[in-house]
Amino acid sequence: MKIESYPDTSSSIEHLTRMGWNAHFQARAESLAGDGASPARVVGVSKNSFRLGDGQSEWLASLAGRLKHEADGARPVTGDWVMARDSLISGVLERQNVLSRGASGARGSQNARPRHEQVIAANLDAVFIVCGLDRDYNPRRLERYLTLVYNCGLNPVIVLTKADLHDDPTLFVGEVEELALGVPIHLVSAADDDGLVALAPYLSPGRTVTMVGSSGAGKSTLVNRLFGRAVQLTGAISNHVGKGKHTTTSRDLIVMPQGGMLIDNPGIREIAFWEVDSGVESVFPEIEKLALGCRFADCSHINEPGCRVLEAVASGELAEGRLENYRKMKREMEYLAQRQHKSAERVEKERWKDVALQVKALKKRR
Ligand SMILES: Nc1nc2c(ncn2[C@@H]2O[C@H](COP(=O)(O)OP(=O)(O)O)[C@@H](O)[C@H]2O)c(=O)[nH]1
Ligand SMILES: [Mg+2]
Ligand SMILES: [Zn+2]
Repeated sequence: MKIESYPDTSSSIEHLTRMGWNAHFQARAESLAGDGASPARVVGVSKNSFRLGDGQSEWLASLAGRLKHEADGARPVTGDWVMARDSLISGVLERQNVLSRGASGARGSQNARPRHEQVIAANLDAVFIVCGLDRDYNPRRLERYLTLVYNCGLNPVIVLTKADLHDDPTLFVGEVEELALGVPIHLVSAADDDGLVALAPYLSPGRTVTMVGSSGAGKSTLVNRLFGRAVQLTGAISNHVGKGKHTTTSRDLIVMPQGGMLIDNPGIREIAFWEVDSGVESVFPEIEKLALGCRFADCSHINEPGCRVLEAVASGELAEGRLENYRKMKREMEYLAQRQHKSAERVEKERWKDVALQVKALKKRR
């Protein structure tokens, strides 16, 4: 069932390329192409259905029976490439990357340990960390988002929006530059289009960008402004309608007039980590460098003598809040790494148990 189609004369591969199709997916699709299925990109997800697009039309589809039983992490997300025949998805193509976070069972509790992975979006060229220059502005939260994005091996771009609320919004840029070394920072306003042209290069044809940020940061307003008309619900209305309650699948991945694609996300309430990588080290390079000067190699920079990091805090060279945030995220990474190590050990044990059983069976047969 097509819900939308656009008349066009170019070939289907050209349309797919515009949606981000490339050699990586082409190679994977060939092995799955069998039963007349063809590639499409997931542009929206709801509980039981997926909105697919191939650059020519959009339609709703559901998962083939055997895919329904796959682990949660394998369920298609917005940005995924799938093989589909009519309204049935028969396979998900290996992702090039994903933005994912940890999700705890208990909703809302800030310090709950993450229990499973929640994939936010797949196959991305950049992540816009959107922060409103109102009460949403929070340097420590920006550091957390940066760590999350780096841990997933993705490219962060900071978008400071609602610049129109301040006489001199560049003060914020100065502060953010110090905490986000080497990260592109863009000051924009969706109220008067200020700075928006600078975002166009991220949205060149075939490229996909996802946005993250709190609810109310100004993400959907930004989509609408960049698009040139209202394609996403904003403000009070969007909160009221509430994504989860929607019965029809709404579109999250939007093909923009600039040629690229922008994924709007509902606000993330809790930024929990899942992937363990060197995100913390990338976000806090100056602390890592200072730590080399500590007397003890395993210094925790809390109260050790000869701690170079604490010296830097005392002299005003390093902000205490930044150090605290660094330590907190380090601890979270250690916890995750330990647990993943443990579950790897368990897998290994299970494997040996299997081998032992097989050996036993062999012996019996003799
Ligand atoms: N002054 C001002 N308000 C904005 C701007 N962008 C968004 N807003 C307002 O911020 C609120 C939340 O915006 P919305 O786009 O729905 O945020 P989202 O939850 O991140 O999608 C709405 O009331 C918008 O009108 C901006 O650039 N300037
Ligand atoms: Mg929104
Ligand atoms: Zn130290």
